[in-house]
Amino acid sequence: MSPAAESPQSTDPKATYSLVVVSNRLPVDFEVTEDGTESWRTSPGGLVTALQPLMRSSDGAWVGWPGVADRSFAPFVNDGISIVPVRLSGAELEDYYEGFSNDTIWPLYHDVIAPPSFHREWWEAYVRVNRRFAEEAAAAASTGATVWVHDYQLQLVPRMLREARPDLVIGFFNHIPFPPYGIYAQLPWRKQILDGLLGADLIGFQRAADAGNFTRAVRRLYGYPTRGVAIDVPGHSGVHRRVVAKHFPISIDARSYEELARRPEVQERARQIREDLGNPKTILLGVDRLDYTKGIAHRIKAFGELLEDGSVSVEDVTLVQVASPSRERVGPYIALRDEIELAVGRLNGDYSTISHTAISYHHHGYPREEMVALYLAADVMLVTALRDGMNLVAKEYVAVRFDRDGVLVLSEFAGAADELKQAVLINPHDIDGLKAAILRAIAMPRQERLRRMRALRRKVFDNDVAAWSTSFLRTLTEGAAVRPGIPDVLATALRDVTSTGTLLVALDFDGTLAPHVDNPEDARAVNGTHDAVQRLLDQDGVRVAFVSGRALVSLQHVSQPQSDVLLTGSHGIEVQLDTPEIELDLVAAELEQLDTLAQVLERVSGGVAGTWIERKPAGLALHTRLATPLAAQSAQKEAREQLSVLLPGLTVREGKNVIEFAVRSSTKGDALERLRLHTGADHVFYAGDDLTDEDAFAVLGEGDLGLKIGAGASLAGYRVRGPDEVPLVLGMIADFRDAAAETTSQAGA
Ligand code: GDG
Repeated sequence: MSPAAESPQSTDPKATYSLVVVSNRLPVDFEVTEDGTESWRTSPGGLVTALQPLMRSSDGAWVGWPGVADRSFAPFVNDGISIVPVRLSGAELEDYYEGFSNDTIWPLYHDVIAPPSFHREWWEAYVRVNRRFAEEAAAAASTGATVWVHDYQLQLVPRMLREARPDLVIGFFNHIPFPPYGIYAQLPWRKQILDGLLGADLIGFQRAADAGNFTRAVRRLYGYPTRGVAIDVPGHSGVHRRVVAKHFPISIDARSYEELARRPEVQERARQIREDLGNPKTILLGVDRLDYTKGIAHRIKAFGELLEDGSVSVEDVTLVQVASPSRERVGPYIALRDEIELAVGRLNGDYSTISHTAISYHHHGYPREEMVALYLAADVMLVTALRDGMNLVAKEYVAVRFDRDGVLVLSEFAGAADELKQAVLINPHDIDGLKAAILRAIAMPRQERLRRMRALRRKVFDNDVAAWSTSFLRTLTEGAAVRPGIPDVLATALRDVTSTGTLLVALDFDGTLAPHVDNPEDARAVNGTHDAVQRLLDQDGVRVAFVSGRALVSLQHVSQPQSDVLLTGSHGIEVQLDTPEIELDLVAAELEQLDTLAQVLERVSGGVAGTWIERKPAGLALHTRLATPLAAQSAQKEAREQLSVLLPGLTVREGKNVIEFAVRSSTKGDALERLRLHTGADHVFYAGDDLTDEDAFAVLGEGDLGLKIGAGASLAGYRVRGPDEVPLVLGMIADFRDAAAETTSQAGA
């Protein structure tokens, strides 16, 4: 059969798409039935459901493996989504997928519950296959497209893609945990994997702890500066590229689960299940892929002990365990199946009766309707994972329980525990604790069950999978990465706001006019900035100001401003507003305080060897680096005590071997207000890139315009990618004013 004949609807192989999702498996599986018929079957995971509307409306494609080795297929359209199948050979599947992905990364990232195997030939296959995925994605992506790469099988794809296609906006989401450094460090290819991931603009994790582990690993292995969720990755010629590593807890399509649960035939099936189990008072349920991370053995052990010590009886309580087949050719999974089935067999042999089975164990996959009926039938859901990225089963159980009944027992080692706090949280390693939790769940009064389930349902329905994908993609496209060029909405707003009246154009320097560099003294504005600023200075009714956190002399040195540019440094404490000299924007009382402060610190420092004083525009710093630890401590204590009495209002900042006292804590917001007053501007345009610029954005009002440069949350209404765009924006302002002036003069003529 030719690939074209297999494809329901072939697409142009050269077609490109503005949104490309890349995952190991496609949302469709290629299947051959026993009679040899070949077909495509949709495998409706939460991810597909979440992304389908977006993929359909935004011209999306999905790149992945179709589930069968050694077969090539042409791209085709399935259910409104373009499918781009990636070919994998049988040997690649063994080494890249079963080997490196599932027997190296999977156990390593799940806290080495099973020992990871390290094989160089697996790694080589991983690199090779990742490259193929990256090439397919690069070929499918249109200029400036967004590419969203998924999961641990494809961690090298972001870097490979970025190198091939610097125009792309690249996101990565890790569905499994990211381990603490002590464990991660075992990986022989630990630096290569981090570098692969850092090719992305946004790296999403399930839990805040995972994102923290990743950021720490980057600091330890590469030493890149990090602040909160931001990592500054040095690029060519010392210019930094900002990568964001943040948690986005995944969820499910909760409404579709509830909708299934409300179907009469599904409810009937739930009743039938209970009856078939011999109408026990309580049904306990476990649903997992048969995986050593899921804590199935711990659950069986706890249940067995409860039967053994007589806390529960098989007549009253049955455990239903669905263990769906998984990775059956990977060594530890073969051993696990034997271990679990031995335990189940023993327990059933010891405790089952002709009419009641202790554990109803099923090593199959079931249709989704059957899963929902099981959830409805279960009084207590047991999720006892030893480590789990999220655990969707926990959320599915909650979504299904529209009756608000049922108790969720949830491992604190599953990502879901961060959100589902009203579950009965357990440590699966603590068998006595687990037994107590099961008994508590069985005996929980109805009122308490309803109260907890109501709260759990609110969480799951408020944060469903659509909210998850929207929030990831919004952060990726509006925050973590911004496309090059000037967005149309910005051009329109610039015309509306800046073309008339008197205008103040206030610009941050580092990160706004100049790219961030390793050595602050090397920072220089990008080409074109000087000319664009000059054009603005030549306009009637326009003033230009540079606003910086730097000391003003340093700002002068790096920005080399034209003489009529207004300058503010040290977050507004130093100003040079149409004066030849730098002025300190301090009132007389503050200058007096500064004197007192200097006297106190000089006295303290004079008495302790190895300490000295540094003068700052609005304060002083007492350095203690060269003093003995004891002397340093006592000098700091003395300064603090004396000043708290003499000058109680001071701002105190403690650093490493330094304590700083300031008579005024000023912000760029204060600087901007001062500039507005000085210029009497009708409108203010402010551009800035970092957290300190948010204070300036915060004081913008109606008729002003804030422009955020680059990634990250911001109060600014508009955004461009980086300093390269800023001269273009300034040029546009000048053009709009020229055009407005022209219209006015024509009207007057
Ligand atoms: C990884 C992470 C993270 C299971 N058996 C059957 C069946 N299932 C469905 C469940 C659920 C899904 O499979 C399993 O999802 P989990 O989240 O529980 O676990 P993993 O497979 O390990 O998934 C995990 C997830 O990625 C998403 O990011 O939460 O932490 O390990 O939807 O219902 N479905 C059907 N028949 C079965 O027999 N129909």
